Amino acid sequence: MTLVETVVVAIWALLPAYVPNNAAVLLGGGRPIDGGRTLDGARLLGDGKTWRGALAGTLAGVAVAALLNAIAPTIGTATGLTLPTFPPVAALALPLGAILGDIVASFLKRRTGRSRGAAFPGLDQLDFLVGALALTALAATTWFTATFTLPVLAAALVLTPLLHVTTNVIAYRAGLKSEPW
Ligand code: CTP
Ligand code: MG
Ligand code: K
Repeated sequence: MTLVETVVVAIWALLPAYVPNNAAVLLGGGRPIDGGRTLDGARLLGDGKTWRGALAGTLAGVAVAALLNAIAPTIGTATGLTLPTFPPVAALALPLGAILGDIVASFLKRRTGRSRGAAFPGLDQLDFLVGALALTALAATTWFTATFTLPVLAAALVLTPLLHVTTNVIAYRAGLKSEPW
């Protein structure tokens, strides 16, 4: 696989995991998942993690996987690239894992004295990626090992923080997000 192909496959395979958190920013709000509960004086998760955001984010990721499955043959033929398609379990595990990773990160932020919206460099950029990869590795192991070869995994780990920082700065400048991280 050439470097370009590796990068394209990594981004393609991760698109269903990139979309959920952005969709949650656009569509989230309402009842917090933790129901306002606290642990040692700090919120369990905080008001930034809502049921609507988690559900809308997951569904948006599944929709993206379905769309990519539909256009993969056409794009593949046009570019000469072999693009991965998503079996149903992977189409759900990637977005759900991304949303869960983001929720685990908020749990860790609240336990370390960070209030809602506070930055946690490193965790903010990789929480959803680790969540998505971990759940997909567990739930769709065969597809995961065939798709995320070592070079594709390496490309994912390098590219994801860059893409994350870029989209969040854009969302912040567009007034969609209160912080640029
Ligand atoms: N959001 C949501 N539900 C989720 C995730 C995100 O409703 N499961 C929405 C919330 O409006 C949230 C915004 O998207 O404020 C931005 O998401 P994020 O940066 O992850 O949350 P923060 O508000 O920064 O909170 P935290 O410090 O817990 O990350
Ligand atoms: Mg935030
Ligand atoms: K986050």
